[in-house]
Amino acid sequence: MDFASQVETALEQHQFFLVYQPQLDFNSGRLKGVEALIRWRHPEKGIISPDKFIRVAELTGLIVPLGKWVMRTACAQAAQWRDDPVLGQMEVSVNVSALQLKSGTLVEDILHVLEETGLPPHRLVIELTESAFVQDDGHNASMMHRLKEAGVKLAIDDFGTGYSCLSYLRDIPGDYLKVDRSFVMELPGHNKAGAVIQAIVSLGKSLDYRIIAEGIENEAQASFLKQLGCDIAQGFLFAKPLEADALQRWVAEQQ
Ligand code: G
Ligand code: G
Ligand code: MN
Ligand code: NA
Repeated sequence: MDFASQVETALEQHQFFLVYQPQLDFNSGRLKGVEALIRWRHPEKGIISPDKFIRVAELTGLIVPLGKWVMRTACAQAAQWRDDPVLGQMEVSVNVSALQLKSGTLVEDILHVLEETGLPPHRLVIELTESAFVQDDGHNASMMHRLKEAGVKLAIDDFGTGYSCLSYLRDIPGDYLKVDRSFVMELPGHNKAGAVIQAIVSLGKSLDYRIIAEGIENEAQASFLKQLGCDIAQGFLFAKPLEADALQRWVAEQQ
């Protein structure tokens, strides 16, 4: 069976699952939300990372049903945390591939999932990489405006990599900018990475974005990023992506 068919079978046989990585407010240290990340529990190969199968899913169009499964599962889980004093207030961030925007019904699909699961729209954050907006004819930006009107939030993921066009930032209703891990990795020793992050923070803040630093692995990086004005922290230093029950235990231990 070729790899694409294996991905399709895996979806039918419920071999995918989600893990959730905490995102903390830098100043208060309190949990702000979680990012949902997909994993594949392969019957023979064990746990497979999305780096290995998202691209194939995009090339074959399977990303549309797979993306719908992720959205439904993450929203259902977040809605189910309703009665938890901490997790019941959290935002859940869901990665959406630019190719899902092309499917045409993304906005309707998301609104439908919110209605079905009962998750309040302001608790959902859509994470899109900037490539979705560079060379956009306005269609993707308008989809984001429709979601914004419904109360859903938007994060620009992997910010600062690969694209130099910034004009889209003023045309889309974004809430968060995520500084790409490749910059964070260079800290604290690398002056130029620090300068890039400082520029991202300053640009982002002047456009009313909150800045998320991801991939934080040590205290030195954390204090540097906090000093640079980043608002939210995500990384192995604080917590790895966890399955829902492990996340609940982690939250309880923090109290
Ligand atoms: O969690 P991890 O580092 O293994 O993720 C690797 C890559 O896969 C990251 O770029 C991440 O954004 C992406 N990814 C993780 N989960 C999802 C998902 O549910 N949908 C999409 N489109 N990408 C995802
Ligand atoms: O592209 P995106 O930002 O969605 O990818 C998030 C990915 O980064 C996830 O796969 C997650 O597992 C990974 N990640 C989160 N925190 C850290 C970290 O501190 N170090 C490393 N190396 N990876 C991380
Ligand atoms: Mn992401
Ligand atoms: Na990222």
